[in-house]
Amino acid sequence: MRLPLLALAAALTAFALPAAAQTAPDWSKAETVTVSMSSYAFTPAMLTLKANQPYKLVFTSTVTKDHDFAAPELFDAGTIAPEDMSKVSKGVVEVDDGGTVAVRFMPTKPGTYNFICDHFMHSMLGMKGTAVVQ
Ligand SMILES: [Cu+2]
Repeated sequence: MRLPLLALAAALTAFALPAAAQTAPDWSKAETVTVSMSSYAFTPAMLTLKANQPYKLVFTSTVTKDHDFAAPELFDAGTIAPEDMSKVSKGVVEVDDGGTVAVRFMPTKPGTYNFICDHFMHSMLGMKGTAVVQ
């Protein structure tokens, strides 16, 4: 029982070290990107983000309807500011009607990530988009 545990500890340490060596994002340098949510569209529907640039993503609902920004793969590919983690549940940001939610996020892995509003039928009606991290 001891050896596997030691091996696991060694593996975890090896995994943790590079992450710990990275410097924490400087959130004071966050660039604001506003995403408007209407029925049924995101504006803009195409986000172009730079890897390792901190952002303040501001989601604002312009209508009297609840929407959300569901982008689990995008949020997995970066760092959410610790203070904003409670606003992102399983990669989904809920926005109440007429409300605004800001999430500081730094993408770290270049790629193309889809996002949708996962409320019933909303993405089928057009609430979807793409974030490109360069
Ligand atoms: Cu919606």
